[in-house]
Amino acid sequence: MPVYLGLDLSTQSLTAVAIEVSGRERRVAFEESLNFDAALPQYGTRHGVLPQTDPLVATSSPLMWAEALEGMMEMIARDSSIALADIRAISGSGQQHGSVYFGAAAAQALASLDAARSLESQMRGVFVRPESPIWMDLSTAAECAEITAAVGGPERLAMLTGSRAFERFTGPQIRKFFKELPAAYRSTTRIHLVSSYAASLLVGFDAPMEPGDGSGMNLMDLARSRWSSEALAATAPDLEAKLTPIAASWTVVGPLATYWRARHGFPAAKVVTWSGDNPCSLVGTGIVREGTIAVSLGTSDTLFGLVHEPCYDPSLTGNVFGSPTGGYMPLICCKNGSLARERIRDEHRLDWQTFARALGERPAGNGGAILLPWFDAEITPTVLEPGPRRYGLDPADAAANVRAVVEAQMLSLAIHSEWMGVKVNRIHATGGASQNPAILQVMADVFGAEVCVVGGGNAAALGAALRAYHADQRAGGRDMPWDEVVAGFTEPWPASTVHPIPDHVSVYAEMRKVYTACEAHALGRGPDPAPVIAAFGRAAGQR
Ligand code: ADP
Ligand code: XUL
Repeated sequence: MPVYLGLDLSTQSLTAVAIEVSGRERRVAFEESLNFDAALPQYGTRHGVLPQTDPLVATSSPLMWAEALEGMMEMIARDSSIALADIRAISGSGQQHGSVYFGAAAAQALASLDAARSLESQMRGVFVRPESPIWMDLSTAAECAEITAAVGGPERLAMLTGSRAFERFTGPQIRKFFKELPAAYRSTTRIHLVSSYAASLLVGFDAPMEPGDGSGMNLMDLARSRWSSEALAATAPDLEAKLTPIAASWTVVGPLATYWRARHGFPAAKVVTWSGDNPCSLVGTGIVREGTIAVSLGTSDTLFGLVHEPCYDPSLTGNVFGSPTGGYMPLICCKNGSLARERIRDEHRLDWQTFARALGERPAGNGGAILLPWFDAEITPTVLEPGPRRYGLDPADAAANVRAVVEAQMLSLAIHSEWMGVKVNRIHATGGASQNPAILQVMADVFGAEVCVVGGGNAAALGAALRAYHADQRAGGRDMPWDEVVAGFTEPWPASTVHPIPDHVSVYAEMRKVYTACEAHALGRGPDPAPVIAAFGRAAGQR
């Protein structure tokens, strides 16, 4: 049976999902993850990130990603659950915004990969920057301001590219590199996204970028899916020559390079443009029509949907990316996602089971106690001075802090996504923490919507596999409708569905005011929220 492979090169791990598809017969045949910290300890990452002294800087190793890719391909080649020869097409998903900087030696190294040697040994030394800035890097506030001014203001940039300037976006990161190390910038022959870099390793030449991921750079004209000369000029000189072209999401870049065939026994499968992890998750959670949203609880917590027309968030909090299905995806991203939950879990010496139990020990609304979990600098809302803020919350109370971290995360997602204007009836959940039904219950109660796990929690890798399938069909002359592409893989699992509890839904409708008041106060934009918290507490006593 034809096999399609999806690879997700995300913050903490590389995940592979292989699907078998023949007409209506469809199944996931292989699903494995390789955790960077555990499998490749020689790089010294923690949660996939290299140690830094500046809390706003976040980098990872492009060489480690290459070694992980080869490790995963080896794992797939050795596994007996799929016949390698049946692999028709491969695509992938990369953590968004991260960038890789090639020097002059890279093109030759890629073109002449020697099957007798490891990929890592041949890629070593081709990077102008041995460390890649990643999406968690928030050190480019100055560059964001400069780009914004050059383009004519935040609204203008958002209208053009789908987002105002965001610190983690690739354009501001490139500008910072150009300003700090101009000679190194000049000697850079190619700048890739994580996604196009990984695709290049598979084909043995520079792969194009894809509009879903390209729109996370503040460089792409969102409506036209092409580089914006205005945004390029505002960012750094001669930039277009250093970028690869933008190609449609279903483009077959080329066959898998001889290296993978000779060294690991893969067939000459089609390699399809890679996209970002969120655009791939859109497909892998089955959001192929307007009206449903998905929430990914991975390293970051993201919420996204699908629309047909290009747009931007007038409140300038969120982003609009291209969708690999052809439309556009509004998205908000919170940086303090899984790692903030882990922080509270570890501070109170819990595991995920006891964390879930502690969550149930406190009532919905937590008596008005609020934890703004900004352990790291935050993206939504912008917080560049890290540090959690507590209102009416004893830091030593385990159950209250567990409840508070999850409630604040869900309230923040709900409030900051209001600009999307979607009436939410059902949420498709994915990502590592979607395995935890207690967390999903708070999500259901805050949004007043049912929540179901889709894509087995690995929606990004599954979405990449489904994109590979779609592109293979298209290359064969059949433009398969997306409903048909995802059928059999992304239906909500009835057993995983969590229903909202009506009493809790009304508590959270009130609690939005408390969260909003605390956030405004913490950001220096509002008065002391004590009266709002007290009113909420009094109302809770009467409920
Ligand atoms: P990414 O793709 O961004 O690397 P994942 O989607 O793989 O991240 O999610 C990893 C996170 O999932 C871990 O950091 C961990 O905190 C979280 N996680 C795993 N299992 C659970 C669980 N049972 N409850 C809550 N969170 C969990
Ligand atoms: C989205 C974002 C993160 C990364 C890592 O804009 O920054 O979700 O894609 O997952």
